[in-house]
Amino acid sequence: MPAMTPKTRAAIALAERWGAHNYHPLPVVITRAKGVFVWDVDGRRYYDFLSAYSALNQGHNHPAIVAAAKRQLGRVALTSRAFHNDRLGPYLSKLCRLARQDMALPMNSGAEAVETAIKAMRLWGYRTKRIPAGRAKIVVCENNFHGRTTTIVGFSSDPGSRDGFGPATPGFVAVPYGDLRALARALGPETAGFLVEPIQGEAGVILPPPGYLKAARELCARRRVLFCADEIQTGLGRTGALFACGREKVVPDLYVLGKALSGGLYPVSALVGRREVLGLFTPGTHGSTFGGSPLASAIADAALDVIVRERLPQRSARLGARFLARLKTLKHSRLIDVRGRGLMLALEFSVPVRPLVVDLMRRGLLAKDTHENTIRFAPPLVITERQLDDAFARIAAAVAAFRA
Ligand code: IF1
Repeated sequence: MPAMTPKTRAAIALAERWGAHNYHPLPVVITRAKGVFVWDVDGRRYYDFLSAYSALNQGHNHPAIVAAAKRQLGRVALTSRAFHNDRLGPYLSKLCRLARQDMALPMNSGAEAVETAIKAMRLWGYRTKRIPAGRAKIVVCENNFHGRTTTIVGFSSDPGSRDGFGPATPGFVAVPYGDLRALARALGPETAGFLVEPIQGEAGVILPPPGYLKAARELCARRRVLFCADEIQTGLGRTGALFACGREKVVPDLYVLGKALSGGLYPVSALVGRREVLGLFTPGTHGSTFGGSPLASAIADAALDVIVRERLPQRSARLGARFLARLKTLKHSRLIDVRGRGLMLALEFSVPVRPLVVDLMRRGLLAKDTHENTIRFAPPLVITERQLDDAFARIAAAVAAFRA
C-alpha cells in the first residue's frame, strides 16, 4: 500500500467506522471530478478508468446534464407517479425511439430494472404463453451479474454474492454462457424468458463466441421465449455501438438499461421493450416512488442527448479499437489475454493483479481488478486520443514494472 496522507487516512477511517464493510475500495478518497479526471482530498489527479462501472460514459459532471439537472431542481424534483409530470413523456419517447422499441418502464437502480424484467417475463409467460400458474421459468447464464436483490443473487453462481442470503427464489435455470446447445436444451414450454448479458462484465469482460447472441435470439423466437438483454453495463455506447446487441444485429424483446442512462448524476434505470410485454402491466401491478420522477427524466433526457450529439458509440468503437491494439503490444510473462469491445477492455493475468491496480493508482490512473487476475479498463467515452495515449503510457509503465 502507498503511504496514506493524514487527510486520506482520516476520511477512510470515518467511513469504515460508520459504514458497513460491503466493499474493499482502493485507498483513494475522491472529492471532485470533471470529464475523465477525479481529484483526491490531497489534490492529486487521476484518470478514471472505471467510470463507476460504466455509469459515466458521458464523463463526470457533463455540463449539459448538470445544467438540465439544475434547471429541473429549480422547478420540481419529485411528484410520485400518482400524478403526471411534464418531463416523463418527452424522455420516454426519446428513449424508445433510440432503442427502436415500443414502451418503457422507468425505475432507479439496475437491480430494480432487472427485477422489473423478471416480473414482465413471468407476466407474459402466464398471460400470453399460458404457462400454468406458478410454473414459469427464466433461463439465466452461469457467471452472470445482474444485481444484488435477494431474487437476483439467488440465481448467481458466485458464492460471495449468493451464499448466506437464501432461500433462493425458485424459477431460474442456469446454462453455461455461450453454449447454444445447453440453451436449446433448457428452453421448454414453461420457459418465459432468457436473461443474458451481451458481454459478461463482472465475470471479467467475457465475450460470447461470434454468432452466439444472434443464434440465441433466433432460438428464443422459435421456442416462444422472450429474449431479454441486460445492457445495464454494455449499453449506451460502451462497447462501440448504442447497444452491444446491435453489433450482432440482434433486436431483443426487452432491454434492461441503467448506469449511463443518467450519465452518473442520479440512479436512473428502465426496462425498454415490446408492447406485447410491457403493455401487460396495469395500474397497481408495479411501480416506484422515484422512478420516472421529473428530475430523473430531465437528467436521463439530457444524458441521452449527449450520447447522440457527441456520437459516443462511434467514439467508443474508434478509440476502443486503437486502445485494444495498443494493449495487445504489451508483453509480460504472466499476461494471458487481452480482450474487449469498444471501451470495455480487460487484461487477464495468471496471477492476482491487485498490486498492479495499486501501482496504477500511484501513477495517476484508477482501474479495478475483477476476479483477482483480471484488470478492467472502461474510461469515460468522452476521453480524447491524447488522454488515451497518456493513459496507455502509464499502463505500459506499470505493466513493465509489475513483478508478480
Ligand atoms: C456493485 C460488477 C460492474 C450490471 C449488470 C445489473 C447490474 C449491474 C450487467 C445492477 C451492476 C455493478 C454494480 C457494482 C459492481 C458492478 C459491476 F463488477 F459487479 F460487475 F459494473 F462490472 N446488470 N454492476 O453490471 O445494477 O443495481 O448496481 O444499479 O458494486 O455491485 P445496480
